[in-house]
Amino acid sequence: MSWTPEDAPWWTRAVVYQVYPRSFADSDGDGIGDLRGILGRLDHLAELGVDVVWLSPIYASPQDDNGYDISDYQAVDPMFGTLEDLEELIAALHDRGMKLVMDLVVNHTSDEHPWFVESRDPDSPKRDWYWWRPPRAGMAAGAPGAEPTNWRSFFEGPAWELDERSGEYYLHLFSRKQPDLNWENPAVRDAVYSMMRWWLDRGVDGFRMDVINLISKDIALPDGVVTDGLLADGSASYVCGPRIHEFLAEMHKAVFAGRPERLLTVGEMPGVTVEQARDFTDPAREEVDMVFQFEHVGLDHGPGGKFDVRPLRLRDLKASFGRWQTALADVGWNSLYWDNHDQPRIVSRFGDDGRYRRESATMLATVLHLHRGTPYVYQGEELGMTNAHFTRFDQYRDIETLNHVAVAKTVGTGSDEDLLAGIAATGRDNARTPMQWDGSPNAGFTTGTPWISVNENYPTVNAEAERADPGSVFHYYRALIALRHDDPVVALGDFTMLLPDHEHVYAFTRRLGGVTLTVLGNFSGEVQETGLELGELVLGNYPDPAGSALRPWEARVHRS
Ligand code: TEU
Repeated sequence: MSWTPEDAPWWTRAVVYQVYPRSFADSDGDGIGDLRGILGRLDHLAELGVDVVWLSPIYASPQDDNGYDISDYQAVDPMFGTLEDLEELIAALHDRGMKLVMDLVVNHTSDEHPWFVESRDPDSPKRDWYWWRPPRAGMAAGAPGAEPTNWRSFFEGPAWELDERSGEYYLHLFSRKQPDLNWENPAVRDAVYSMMRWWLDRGVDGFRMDVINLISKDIALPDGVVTDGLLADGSASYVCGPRIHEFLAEMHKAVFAGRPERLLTVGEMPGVTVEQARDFTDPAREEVDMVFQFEHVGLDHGPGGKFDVRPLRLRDLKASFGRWQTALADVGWNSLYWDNHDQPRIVSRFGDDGRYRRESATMLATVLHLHRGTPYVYQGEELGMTNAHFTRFDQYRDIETLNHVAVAKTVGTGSDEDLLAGIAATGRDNARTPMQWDGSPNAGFTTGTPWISVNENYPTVNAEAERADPGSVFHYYRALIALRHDDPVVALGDFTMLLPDHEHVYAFTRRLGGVTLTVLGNFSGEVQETGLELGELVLGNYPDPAGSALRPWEARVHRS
């Protein structure tokens, strides 16, 4: 399937902007972002030129995992506002020609969701809406190792929690306040589809589906292979499980089929392979339009996992992105992202957030946005916002980081210095510090006390300063987004990697209808020769004309 500019889906030319509501804009001074804060900042998004807003969860939630633990899917949590505020936001975005995609978190609910509260009663008809199991055979409830499987949760500790009332355990791949729904139960699936239709009927334009490839489990619930201590990686039993394609096809039929709106679905899929992604995004299979894969954001993980950071090797990044571009060239579609609310800020991670912040942020953006796929911009990425560079444990808020620190301190792995270095590099809170609007107190995010510290560089790195500087990251992102809107080669051109073995230069071409774009990015602070013949300069991140060599962190797009 090779789409033409005439028949390609609208989202091949679109750019999506992720808003993490808790940190975007606070309208009522409680230190937490909210829907009316977002409403007050739509001109920023319109000026940037994005087409879709993906809204991280604003539903009723005890906030154990910042809203990814939902206690009512059809209610707005009062900390974010009201359902009327959300409906006003949907209308305001539509008035500006933008769409709204909601975050769908249905692998699990909150343990405070009425469904789960009811399911705690062993005789309740909701009991089978979750994964309840007795202790391992021959072991007493609560004994070490008595959990039904030896799986580790994503947030440390066992993936099973004992419920004293029934003496049984419930499964939670994430926190113990995020029990997994049992998708084997058709009543669960019907309830989810009904809720999804309820949101589409309210004008929502699609969904980002949280860890949607984890919803199908191997019902035998086998143990994983223990590598250290008592717990094991159980992912072979739930990543892209046995019925995942069946469930997604059923969801598509029950929710999206027959709807005239031009909707967008993106499945977040930790551990998905490129071969599986071809199937998930093949339009003929009607499952999802695209997926978030995790290969490139794992390239700097050491043997100890994400907090054991290793330097990126550019050849590894080119090999990974090149594999995804090739595999989805004729079937399916890529999402393209560096940042989101779970990842550290890319300019600090793969760029230079000091001397070359502007150059490296715009180079990274150029390389990503000129690939074949739909780009996602995370709030603040368009400003070149950097990691927080926190220096104390008490500055952190994220459950994943806090649990990691607690376990590391308990088992005594690593000094405080090592621990602080690891979480400062890749902790999720790096992406969750408040949006930096201007140089006023708290960067204009709130008039109250922010729920998490504002990045200390807000007096110089903020939307107002960026807007005032024609050579800023913000205006460069505007040019990139405009290029995707205007030039069909960006959206639909084929992809060919160049210089695959070059340690510092990322180079590739995009071709469509006799036009070739050559894209160059210097991933270093030194001058790099490429030896490539280049055409007319279409876009570059240095103000003056380019020579043959690439300057530090220089990006260029040439047309021939
Ligand atoms: O993230 C799923 C996921 O894979 C992340 O836990 C990721 O592995 C980790 O954060 C990398 O450090 C989704 C949401 O995006 C995340 O915010 C939630 O915490 C999680 O699911 C549970 O809903």
